[in-house]
Amino acid sequence: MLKDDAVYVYHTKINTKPAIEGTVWQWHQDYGSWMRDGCARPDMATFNVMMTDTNEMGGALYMIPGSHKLGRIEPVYDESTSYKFWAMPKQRMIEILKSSPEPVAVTGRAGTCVLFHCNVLHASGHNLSADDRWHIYVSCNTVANKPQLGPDPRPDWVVSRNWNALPIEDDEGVLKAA
Ligand SMILES: O=C(O)CCC(=O)C(=O)O
Ligand SMILES: [Fe+2]
Repeated sequence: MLKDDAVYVYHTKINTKPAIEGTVWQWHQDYGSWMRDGCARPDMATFNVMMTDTNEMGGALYMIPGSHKLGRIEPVYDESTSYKFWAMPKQRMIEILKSSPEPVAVTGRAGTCVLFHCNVLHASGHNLSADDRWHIYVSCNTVANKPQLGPDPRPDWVVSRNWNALPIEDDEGVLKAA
């Protein structure tokens, strides 16, 4: 999908969004942060693995179909939520929402896996439901696009320094291991 078989894991994380309490993620492109880490090209994508069932009231991710084709949009540093990061400026985001297809709520049963490009515009709302929403994110980069780190890079648990390509197994090997 990234048009290069030499791919490594940029970082992994679990976003827990507890029942009643879990809060919003503002509209953003993941590449808004990763470009600042020193990755020259948006040759990056993320697997979202749902650890719990995910529905709209429970704070599902929303994605704007085709928005990766808009390219990178200059973000602003958003400090309005507990996770401070590079998000879309409000007026630009309103324009994009008005001129794009309806955002799609990415819902599914626990175990569902969704792969999305690092320039896809996405956000999620508050978890108003009675159930926790837990997601694993495994973000990947091509080895050729490894970051040119600046003088004060983010720590290696956010920007991995292990640039070894993941081994590729044939389908049969994967099925046997399972
Ligand atoms: O877990 C969410 O709802 C959003 C997470 C996200 O977009 C991110 O970690 O970049
Ligand atoms: Fe994101």
